Amino acid sequence: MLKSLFAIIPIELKTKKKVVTGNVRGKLIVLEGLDGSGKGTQIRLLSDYIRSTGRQAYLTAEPTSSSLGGMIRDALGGFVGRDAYELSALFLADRIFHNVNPRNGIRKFLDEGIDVICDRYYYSSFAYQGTDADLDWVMRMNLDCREITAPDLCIFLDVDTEQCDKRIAENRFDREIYENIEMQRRIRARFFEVFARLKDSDPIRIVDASRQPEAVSEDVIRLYQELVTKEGNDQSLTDDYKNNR
Ligand code: ATM
Repeated sequence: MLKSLFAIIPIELKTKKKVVTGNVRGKLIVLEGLDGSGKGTQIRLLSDYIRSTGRQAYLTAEPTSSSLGGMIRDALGGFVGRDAYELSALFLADRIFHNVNPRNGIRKFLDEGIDVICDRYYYSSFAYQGTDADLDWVMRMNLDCREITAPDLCIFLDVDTEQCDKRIAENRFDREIYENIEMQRRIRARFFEVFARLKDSDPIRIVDASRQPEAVSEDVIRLYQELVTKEGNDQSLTDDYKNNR
């Protein structure tokens, strides 16, 4: 009887927020880091690698280019003043849209077996908004939201704040509200505080991104390979780096 029931009900194994169906699900890989940490370059190199293996990769970013993302960009640019709680809620709404929208949402691509590489995700909300708004509240509303998919891998590209500031100064004509060195120091510290809190639940890996892009990319690709070959339980890279920091 039990056997025949399984034959007619599609098997859907629910872990925390991931839904695993009969098809091979794509991987959600998030890259985080301060501005000027080289996320753009690493995302490009990782997607080139993924495609070279015959898998498909969809590149996306937060804030998104939706109308909600536009409201967020206005606030980040300092054109509209927003309280940190308001900004947290806008990022949350944008992230839900980013996950569920049926045209180009994260969930759609993962269900189709496509890997999604996302430039920033909820860890940025924890570090940036969690610096001024209540961190527990920001974390809870993101982590408890069923519509927001938990990443399979989060790679934090770590560069010291002076180096980031130098890269921003070289590449920008104006700065967003968070782009000053004192704020960047606080945000980097927040990232590490959040990663320590989530160390038993979230697949976070820290990569030393102060090196040449090719050397950083080797580590990023290795972490991806570990993930897809399911040998990714080894924390050595993160631990080695932390011990030497
Ligand atoms: P980039 O597109 O340069 O990554 O900038 C996005 C900005 O959005 C970045 N600001 N700075 N400096 C970080 C910020 N951000 C948040 O504050 N919270 C979030 O949840 C996300 C996804 C981004």
